[in-house]
Amino acid sequence: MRLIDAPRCPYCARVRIVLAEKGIEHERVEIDLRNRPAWIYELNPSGKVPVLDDGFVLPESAVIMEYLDERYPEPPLLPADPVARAAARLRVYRFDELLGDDYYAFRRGDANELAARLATLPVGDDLFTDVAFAPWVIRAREILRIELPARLASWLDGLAERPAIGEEIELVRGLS
Ligand SMILES: N[C@@H](CCC(=O)N[C@@H](CS)C(=O)NCC(=O)O)C(=O)O
Repeated sequence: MRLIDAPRCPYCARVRIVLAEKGIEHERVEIDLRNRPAWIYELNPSGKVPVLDDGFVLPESAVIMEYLDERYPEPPLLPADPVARAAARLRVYRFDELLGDDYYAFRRGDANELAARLATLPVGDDLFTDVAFAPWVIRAREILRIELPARLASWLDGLAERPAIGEEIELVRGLS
């Protein structure tokens, strides 16, 4: 299995965390986001990372997360109950409106409601949602230097006890 990866990319971080959580052996092929190799467009016409190559090519971080969760069920990311699974998928489907749009608006210096989004972030119910949102919360704290609301800070501290999340925090600290 190969992951086409970029250390700065929070979407790639979702996949890095899942691969580490599940102890899946893989090779990482790092690309430079500012100078993308031509071959990335052959794998994924949008040129975006992450891309997983597991004998077939799979882009889109949330889809990759679900694929890995089905292929390597332990430890599970999605909850067992169908209603809870649907709720988790819905939160990740709505990532842009729940966090992404305001995170990137803040980063660009545009008007944003990032503080409000962080204050009400729907995390803490299941690992699928937590892994999908954590990369941006980590970067908000470590790169954007935002003081997290107390609830979110203690959620991240608890999550950071998982080695896969701790590794991502260290990786981001190395970038900033
Ligand atoms: N919806 C994609 C988004 C991936 C994405 O935007 N990746 C960024 C790097 S963090 C990228 O490759 N951007 C390149 C571009 O927008 O041209 C996913 O979830 O995998």
